[in-house]
Amino acid sequence: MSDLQGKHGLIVGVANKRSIAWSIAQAASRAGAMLALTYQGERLEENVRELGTTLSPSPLILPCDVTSDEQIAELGAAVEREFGGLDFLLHAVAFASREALQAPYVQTSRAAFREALDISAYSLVALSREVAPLMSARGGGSILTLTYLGSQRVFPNYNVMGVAKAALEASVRYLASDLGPQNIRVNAISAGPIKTLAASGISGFSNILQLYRERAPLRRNIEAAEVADAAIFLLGPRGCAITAEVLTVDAGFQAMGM
Ligand code: NAD
Ligand code: IMJ
Repeated sequence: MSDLQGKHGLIVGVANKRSIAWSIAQAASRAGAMLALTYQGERLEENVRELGTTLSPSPLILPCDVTSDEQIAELGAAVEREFGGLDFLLHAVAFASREALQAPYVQTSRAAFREALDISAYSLVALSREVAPLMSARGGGSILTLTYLGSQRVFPNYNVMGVAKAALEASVRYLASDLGPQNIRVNAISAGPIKTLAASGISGFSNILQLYRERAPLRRNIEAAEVADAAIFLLGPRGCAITAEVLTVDAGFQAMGM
């Protein structure tokens, strides 16, 4: 597949080899893209650098904590300097405090609400604003984020993350409206549950995986590589008329009433 031949992409949200963003980075690289990968903090830098060495051509590795306007600005400047423009952005970032994912939703503190919405939803707005001029310089681009069905339905413990994903999905539509005239598309993939770092320590996650396997029309769970296949479609030229969309990649689970 060479759908992304000659394209430059920015991937935000690789933590380790199980990250959905890492599967998408590998697929994008195979499809011919030159990438910049970011890491959240020094703790994750070595991980991301080591993963980066397995891609060809070698990606740029840059810091980006999405709570910092300064780091987002420096990221944009570095991408402009090194790539001279940008064709696509993958946003694969979410965070809520453990307490917020454990206690009943009604207990959510102002601080926990603010943090979850800031990191998981506002960051897409800030990053989109930063990269839009770089994409315009290329005649357009594609922005993709990752969401979960907990934005539309209640899942045990998803809590404030569900509210953050609802804001994220609404942001996809408003950003698509703002940036469409510059030929910049903005979409989301709503993925079924996958055992990543963001799923670790979630009590009952194995039960959730099992429930999906039993109820989904395809009677199985999905893999990060399958999310990556859909991502390459939306990030590349074959998705050129699709924007403001949430594409579900969940083996059909969301269609079922019972
Ligand atoms: P992951 O833990 O590998 O990825 C989450 C990423 O968010 C990490 O790379 C982490 O460094 C980053 N992050 C958190 N706070 C940040 C900050 N302040 N600045 C910069 N980065 C920060 O887990 P994942 O499952 O690959 O999650 C990626 C995305 O996929 C998330 O948006 C998640 O909500 C979404 N998603 C996951 C599943 C699932 O079941 N795993 C299902 C649907 C959607
Ligand atoms: C996460 C929590 C509760 C239920 C959940 C999840 N279900 C799924 C997830 C049913 C599929 C994974 N997911 C879709 C996420 O978006 C996870 C986000 C997340 C995970 C953690 C765990 C560690 C932590 N904070 C987190 N913040 C966000 O401290």
